[in-house]
Amino acid sequence: MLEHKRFLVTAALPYANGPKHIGHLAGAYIPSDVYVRYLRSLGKDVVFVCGSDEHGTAIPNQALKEHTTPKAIIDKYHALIRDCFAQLGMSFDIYHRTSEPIHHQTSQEIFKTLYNKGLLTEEVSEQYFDVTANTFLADRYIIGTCPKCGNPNAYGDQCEKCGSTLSPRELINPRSTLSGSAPVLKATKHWYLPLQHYEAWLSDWILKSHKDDWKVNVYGQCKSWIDAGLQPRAMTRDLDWGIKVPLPDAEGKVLYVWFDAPIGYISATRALFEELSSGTKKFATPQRSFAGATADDWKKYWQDEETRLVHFVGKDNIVFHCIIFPIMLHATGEFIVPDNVPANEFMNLEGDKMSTSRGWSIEMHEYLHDFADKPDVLRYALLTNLPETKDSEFTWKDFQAKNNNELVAIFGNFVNRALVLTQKYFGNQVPAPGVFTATDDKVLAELKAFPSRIGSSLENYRFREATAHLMDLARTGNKYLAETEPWKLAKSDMPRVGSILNIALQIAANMAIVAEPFLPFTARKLRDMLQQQPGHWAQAGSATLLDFGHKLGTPGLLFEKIDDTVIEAQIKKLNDSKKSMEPASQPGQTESATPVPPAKPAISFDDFQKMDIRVGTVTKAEPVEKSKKLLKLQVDTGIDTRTVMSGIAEHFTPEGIVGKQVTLLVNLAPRKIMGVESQGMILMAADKDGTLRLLQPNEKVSAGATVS
Ligand code: B3M
Ligand code: ZN
Repeated sequence: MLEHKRFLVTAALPYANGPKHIGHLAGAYIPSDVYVRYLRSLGKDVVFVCGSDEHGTAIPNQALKEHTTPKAIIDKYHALIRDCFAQLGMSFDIYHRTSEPIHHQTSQEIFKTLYNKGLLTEEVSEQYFDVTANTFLADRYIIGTCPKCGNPNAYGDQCEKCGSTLSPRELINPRSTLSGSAPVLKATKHWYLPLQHYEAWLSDWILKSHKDDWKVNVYGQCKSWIDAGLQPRAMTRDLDWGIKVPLPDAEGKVLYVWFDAPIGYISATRALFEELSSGTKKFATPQRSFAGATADDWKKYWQDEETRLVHFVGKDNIVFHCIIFPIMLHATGEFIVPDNVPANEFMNLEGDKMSTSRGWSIEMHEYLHDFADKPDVLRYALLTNLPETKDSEFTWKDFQAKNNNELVAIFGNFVNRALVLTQKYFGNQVPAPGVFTATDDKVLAELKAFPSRIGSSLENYRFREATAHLMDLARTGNKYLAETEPWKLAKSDMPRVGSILNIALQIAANMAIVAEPFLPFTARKLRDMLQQQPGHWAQAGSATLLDFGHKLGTPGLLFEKIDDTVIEAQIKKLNDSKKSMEPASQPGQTESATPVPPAKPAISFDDFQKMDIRVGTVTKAEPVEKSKKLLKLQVDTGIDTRTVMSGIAEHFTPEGIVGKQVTLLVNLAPRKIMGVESQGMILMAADKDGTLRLLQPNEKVSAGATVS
C-alpha cells in the first residue's frame, strides 16, 4: 500500500470568505490530518499542504455584504481559519495563501504553458454586462425570476428555492445586484480548456486503473461525468478580483478560480521549500526535519512518479480534483496526477443540512470558544461519524455520548486505573513483569495485532473503522484489568499485581503511540503521564515499551464528563442562531404575511414509524359520480393493486394522473367513501393558494419502495 518513496497530501483550500464549520472538518480536514500523522509515525517522507483560497466571486461578494474590501475579507478569514485549524491539531507543513505573489506567478506559468502548447481555445460569447457599473457580471451577481419555480430572487447559477442549476440567460427579468439595473448582453472573449480531448486518457486512468482503489462515491461521480461526455470549460473570467490572465489582449480578465485554486497546492509546496531553504518562516510550519532542503525540492513532490499525491476533499469538489485539475496537470506534461482522492460525503447537523448562512452550523471558532480544552473530543466525535460512504449526522447528544461513554468511560478510565494503581502499590515506578499467565499471553497477542489492524484501515482510507479499532484497544485493556482484578490481589500476591500492572502500562504506552494520529493532544498528555518519548508506529505492539523501574509522571484525567446542561445549552444556542437568521417578518410584506399552518405537536419516532408509506403507480383513474372532488384510483403499490379514493379531481384529470408515481400511506385503516372502500391515502403538498401537487421521488423508483 505504502510503497511510494514520498507522499504529498493536500486538504482542500477553504475559501477565505467566512468561518468554516465542523462539516468541513469532517469532510476533508480531520481525515487528512490523521492520514498524514500516521505516515509521519511510520517515518515516511510526507509533505502536507493547505491554505486559503482567496479568489473567485465568493470573496468580493462577502466584501459587499460586510461593507469592506476583498483584501480585508481575506486577511480576516485567513487568520481565523488558520488559527482554528492549528487549535484543532491540523498538522500542515504549510498553510499558504493564494493571494501570495508566488502563487500568482505559478498559476500564470501553468496557464502560459498550456497556452503556448496551443492547448487552450479562444471563444467569443455573449455575457451579461452592467452598463451602470461598467463591468461584466459573474453568475452570482445576476438575479431574476426562476424559470422553474417563479422565485423572483434566483441567482444566475442557481435557484436557492427550488435547487435548480441555472445559467444567467435562463433567468426571467434579470437584474444586476451591483446597480439594480437590467444587464445587457455583450461579447467577450475567453480561453477554454477542451476537456473532451482528454476523455480517452481519463477513461484509462480513472475508469481502468482506479476502479478498485478509489472510493465508490468518487469513482461513481467520475464515471458519470465521463460517460455524459465532457465539454470545453472556460478558464478565464471577466472580474477585477483574481489573478490576471498573462496575455496581452486580456485586459480586465482573471483566471477562473477553479483554475488557480488547485495550483495553490503546488505554489504552497514551492513556498514551503523556499522558506525551508532560506530559513524564513512566514507560512511554513514544518512538522518534521527537512534537513538539507533546497528551494527546488518542491519539484520532487510534483514531478517525480515515485511521489504519491493524495487530495482530501468534500464531495462537491470531486470533479475539480478528479477531472479538471488532473487534465491541467497532465496537459502540461510536467506534473504527476493524484493517486487517490478519498472524498467524503456531507455531514448534517441535528436533522438538517449544515449551513452557515442559515445559522444551522457549528463553526470551528464557536466550538473552540466553548470547548477550548477539548479539541480531541471533537476530532473523536467526528472521526467516529465521518460521512465516508454516505451523508452522516452530528448531534450534540451523540457528541456527549462519545465523550462520556467512550473517551471517559473506556479510554480515560483504563489509563487512569493503570496509573493510579501503580502509584498506590509501586511508588509510581513501572513494576517488574513476572511469569506470564495464559491471560497475559492472550492480551499481549491481541496488543501485538492492533497497530497493523489500525494501520491497514488507515491505508484504505477507512477512518471510522480505524478509530473503532483504537477504542477497542482501550477496551481490551479495560477487560484485562477487570479479569485480573489486581486490586484484589494486593494483599496476597504483590509480584502478580506487578505483572498485571506492567502489562496494563505497556498497553497504555502503546495507546500513546497509536492514538497520536487521531487524538494528538491526548497522546501528548498520556506521554507526559507515562514520561514516555514520542514513539514510532513500528514500535507499537510491543510489550516492552516501558522499562522495569521507569519513573512515571503524575496521573491525571485525560477526559472529563460533559454534563447535560452543557449539551442543552448548545442545542439552545443552535436553535437561537437559526431563528436570528430567519428574515424578520415585516408588516406589509405580502410574502411573509401569507399564513402557513402552525406546526403540530411533537410525536415520537415510534409514532412516525407506525406509518407505512410507499411509492406506487396509478394504473387507472375514473371520476366519481356526484362528486366534484373525488377520483377513484387503482394504484399498484408493489404489494398489490388497490383502490384509493382521492380528493384531487379539481387538480388532476383522470388521463393526467394515470402512469404517475405517487406516494401513499398504505396502512391507513380502510374507509368507505361515497360507498367505495378506500384502501390508503395519497400524499399531497398543498400550496399557499390551495393547489395540490403530487409528492414524487425525484427519480423513478420501483413500485413498493418504502418512504422513511
Ligand atoms: N475553495 C471550495 C471549498 O472550499 C474551494 C476548494 C478549493 S480546493 C483547491 O469547498
Ligand atoms: Zn426555482
